[in-house]
Formats: sequence, structure tokens, C-alpha cells
Amino acid sequence: MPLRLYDYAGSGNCYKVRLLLAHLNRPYQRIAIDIFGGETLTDEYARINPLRSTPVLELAGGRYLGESGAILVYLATDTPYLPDDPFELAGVIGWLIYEQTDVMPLIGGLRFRMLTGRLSPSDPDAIRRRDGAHDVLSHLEGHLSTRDFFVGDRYTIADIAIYGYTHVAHEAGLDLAPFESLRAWLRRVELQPGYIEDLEPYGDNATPGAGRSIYD
Ligand SMILES: N[C@@H](CCC(=O)N[C@@H](CS)C(=O)NCC(=O)O)C(=O)O
Repeated sequence: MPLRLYDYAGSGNCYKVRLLLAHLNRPYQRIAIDIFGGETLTDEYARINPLRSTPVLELAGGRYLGESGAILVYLATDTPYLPDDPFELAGVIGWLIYEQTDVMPLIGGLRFRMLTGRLSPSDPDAIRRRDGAHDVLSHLEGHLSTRDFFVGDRYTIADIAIYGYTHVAHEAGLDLAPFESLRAWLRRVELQPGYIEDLEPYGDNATPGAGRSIYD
């Protein structure tokens, strides 16, 4: 059975997994989940992922794996995208955690809410997220000012995870011009063999009140 990916085309969390699968040249079946059409709210979806989020990877034997970072680790194991060395491996895990606690909610969360009309630039929550996003971008910039990739001397799933939302930070109204090392790293990611960028715009049903999702 081929791998099956339960996937929303406009989600950066899902895009991270598609990007790694493209680098690995691994075939998979893509099952489109319209998260704003209520498709994660069904009992059937809860059996696949009780947290009702995408992405989910279905493996042989009817096993399901949720959480984008966990899926990246699973797929990257025994490939050049995940180091064997314990210190570097732990470094990758550290960046996967930071991506979920800081990069995704502040940059990805701001972008989602701005693009779908949930926030306008002067809303207090937009200001909070924008200030937080600047701190995140400064931290990433500092780290990348002395190295080409996040961990060790090569491209890993730490880079893939952080790229997922930073490459579209401008769509959240964030200006990347001051972050020179970060911009150079974005270009390095885009030169990796098999690179794809297939993140789609949010659908019309993603605006508040137009659909049904865990956000409304
Ligand atoms: N920590 C999770 C977050 C996943 C997540 O937030 N997914 C969103 C799309 S970016 C989702 O599927 N939401 C479901 C819904 O709105 O019903 C991961 O990294 O996989």
C-alpha cells in the first residue's frame, strides 16, 4: 500500500510533509481534507486523528501518524534529512519543537488570520503576534548568521519545518528585508534537489462564518 497523506493544500504544516516527500521522491496518495468544509469535524476523521488536525500520514497496517514534526521524523529516519549523531539529532528535535511553539503560532497563525479576515493589522492580537514574529525572525536570523543550515552543516528536516511558514512570512505583513541571513537561507532551501512549493491560497470557505472548522 502506498503512503497516504490526509492533507489540506493551504496548510503550511501539510506543505512541510509534501516538501520532504518530494525531496525523498517517495510516491504517496494525497487525500484532500477541506478543513473549512467541516471534514475534520466528522466521527470518521476523529478515528484517524482525535485532534482533528492535518496532516495525518497513513502507514501500512492501518496505522495513522499525526503531528507534522512527528511525520517528518518518521519519513526522514535513515535518510540524509535526519542526522544519526545524537547531538545533531537532538538539535533537530529542538528546532522542531521551537517551530511548533513559536514559528507556527506567531508567523503562521498571524498569516492565517490576516489572509482570512480574522484579524486586521491594528487588532491587539495581530500586534501581539507581529511583535512575537519579529522576535522569532530575529532569533532565526542570529542563528543563521554563522551557518548555512539550522543543524550541522547540511539541510535537514529542521530546515524543512522552519521553511514551511517563514517562506510566506511576507503574506502575514512581515518585512523580511532586515533579515539578510534568513533570506539567503530561504534561497538555499529552494536550491535543494526535489524542492517544490505547492502551498495553495486559502479557499473562500476559510473566511469566518463561511465554513465550519475547529477555528469557528
Ligand atoms: N501541531 C499540529 C498542528 C496542525 C494544524 O494546526 N493543522 C491545521 C491546518 S494548518 C488543521 O488541520 N486544522 C484543522 C481544522 O481547522 O479543522 C501539526 O504540526 O501537525
